[in-house]
Amino acid sequence: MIIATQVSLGVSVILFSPISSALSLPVASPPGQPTHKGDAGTFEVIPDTIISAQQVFVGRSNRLYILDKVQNNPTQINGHPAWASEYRLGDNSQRPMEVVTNSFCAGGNSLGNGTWVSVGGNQAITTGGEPANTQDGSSGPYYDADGRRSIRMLNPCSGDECEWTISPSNMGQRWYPTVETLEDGSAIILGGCKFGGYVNDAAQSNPTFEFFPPAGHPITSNILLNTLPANLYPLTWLLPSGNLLVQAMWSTVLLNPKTHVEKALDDMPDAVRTYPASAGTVMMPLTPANNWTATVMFCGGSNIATEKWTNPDFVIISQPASTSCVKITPDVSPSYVQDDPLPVQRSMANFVLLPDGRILCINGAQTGTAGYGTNSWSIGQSYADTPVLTPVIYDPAIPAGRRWSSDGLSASTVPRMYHSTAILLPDGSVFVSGSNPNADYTSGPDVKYPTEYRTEKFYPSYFNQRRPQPRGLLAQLTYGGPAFDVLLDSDDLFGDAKNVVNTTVVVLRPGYSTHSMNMGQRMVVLDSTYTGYGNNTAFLHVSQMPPNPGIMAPGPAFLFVVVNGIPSIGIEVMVGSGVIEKQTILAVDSLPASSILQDDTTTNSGGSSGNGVPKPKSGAYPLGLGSQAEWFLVFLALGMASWAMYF
Ligand SMILES: *[C@@H]1O[C@H](CO)[C@@H](O)[C@H](O)[C@H]1NC(C)=O
Ligand SMILES: *[C@@H]1O[C@H](CO)[C@@H](O)[C@H](O)[C@H]1NC(C)=O
Ligand SMILES: *[C@@H]1O[C@H](CO)[C@@H](O)[C@H](O)[C@H]1NC(C)=O
Ligand SMILES: *[C@@H]1O[C@H](CO)[C@@H](O)[C@H](O)[C@H]1NC(C)=O
Ligand SMILES: [Cu+2]
Repeated sequence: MIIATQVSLGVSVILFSPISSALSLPVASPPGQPTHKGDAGTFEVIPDTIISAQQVFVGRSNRLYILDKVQNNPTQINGHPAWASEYRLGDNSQRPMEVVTNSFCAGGNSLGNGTWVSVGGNQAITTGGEPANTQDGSSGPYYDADGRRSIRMLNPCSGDECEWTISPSNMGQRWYPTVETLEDGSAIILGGCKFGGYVNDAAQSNPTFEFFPPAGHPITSNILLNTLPANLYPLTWLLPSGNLLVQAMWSTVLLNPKTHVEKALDDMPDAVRTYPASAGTVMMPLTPANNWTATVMFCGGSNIATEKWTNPDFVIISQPASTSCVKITPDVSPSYVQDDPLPVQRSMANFVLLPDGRILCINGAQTGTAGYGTNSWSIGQSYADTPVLTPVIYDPAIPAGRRWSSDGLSASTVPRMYHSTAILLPDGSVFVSGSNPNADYTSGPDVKYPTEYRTEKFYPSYFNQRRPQPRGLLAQLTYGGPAFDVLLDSDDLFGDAKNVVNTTVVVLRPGYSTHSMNMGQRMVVLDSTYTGYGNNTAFLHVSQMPPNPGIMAPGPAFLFVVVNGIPSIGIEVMVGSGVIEKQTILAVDSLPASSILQDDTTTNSGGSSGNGVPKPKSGAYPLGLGSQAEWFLVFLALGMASWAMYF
């Protein structure tokens, strides 16, 4: 509870008592500590996956879901090889799951009601990836059904009871579609092709977008019409303006998902970023300091001329990947700006947002691209070679020129190229798995780039630190609405209340990782101020989500409190109403001014985190009194002119 009063002396006095669940939003149990140790900057090999991790997402905080393509995985389910599984994060145990349709190169994301979708894929296939005799799942040995029109759904659970279902609504045939969640928690599904191949072509392209839940016929998109051949998996982000940034081949547009109007932005410099050039891509953290303005970064990929993609004499595997990094802030400017190049050229880099605001670049190759085939120059069937084994981290807080660093990071032992994945886990480690540039399950001592089951966890620098265990975090957040208090004790603040100055509350959605993209991945820093006490405890006063679902679409995410760069374990949070609907926007509650009580007699007012939202006048605790009882005496003695209570 916060009691604020304007006393007749003209000084704003703010009193705090330990927070109760006065908010109507559900309060989460405080996070604990990681259940194991992991050396900073290293990879640990953990148990193999039972299928190859082509697509991965975190459901509830203790469960990962993995999807593969239909192939001859030794793990069986219902009399055929499995191509879906559940990975229990507590003990790394796994079970195969039945997903029925071929999820080969599907797209996916979470919806505003917490359901995850995996959409599209390939037709039903048999050995070697060849088309099956029937498309209805009746043909052995794989017994898979056509996945191209499929919308697979999973409602995550914390036990072992959840299963994939297939939506009765079919969509257009889409292999390599992108899925992005919109302001109401529904999804837009864009692009893809009907039959597959290294790149797209006019005869099989599906240059349209549509919505799920369904909302009418597919709509033709100019950018998808005009960007053949490398426009599969169009790179797409919902922006705070409500428009979508869509990038494919050399083109970039703002797409209004309501009017369907596309507005051209500048062409992409330096390299193709879309699949199969496959740059690392990420929306930078949206923070109070940048007023939650979206900037998207693209790094690496491959500078392949448009006509070369389909030239049979072009030796793809010899093509050096790009080091170029560019950024665009599409709601503000149509132009790309250069950022520090990658230290090592990469195709198929996977960008993972860490809760401390840094960006991990992991996986990928120095030469060639995504895709596979049986060309004379393929390695096995891989179109890429020279895997990049050492991650590199981008720190947006560092001035240009030295933002990328591999200091303190050691190399992986497992090449991760085409069909590899990387995703942030709630404990702040990164799950790294997959890689399979092969038409069917392939392994053996002579195979340089096999179907990979080997799996690793990468441990960022903070992993072994004692983690903050904040109290008062919410399990659901609204867009705008009442601020809430989070209590940090002396251990959480590393023994010094001043560390509350460098504390943030972060909402992070790890997304749906596949093909070097994490669809839906996004990080929002909530506005906050603080009151630190002489006994080295502190309250953080935390705003709800900014009042705009374009900043982060509704749906599941994880909430981290980061003290001096050390994140708590992420707790599950539902952003928005938990229903696919137009989200309610509430007034933004103003936050009290920040202050640190040095001891029982002096105060020190600090600034707020500065998002331009008006703050109450500074001067909390002007008399330096600590206890609530004393405050109430002062409060009564002075007599109040006006008061307000916030629950
Ligand atoms: C979420 O919405 C989808 C689309 O309408 C629906 O199929 C699914 O059952 C919903 N999930 C929940 C948990 O209500
Ligand atoms: C906050 O903590 C990070 C991580 O330790 C550190 O790099 C940064 O300099 C700190 N910022 C301030 C303002 O102290
Ligand atoms: C931040 O963005 C909002 C919404 O676009 C805008 O109304 C506001 O003026 C901006 N604030 C600042 C300080 O730029
Ligand atoms: C620290 O000081 C605050 C303000 O006086 C008080 O409310 C809180 O109970 C104290 N915490 C501990 C652990 O002593
Ligand atoms: Cu693929």
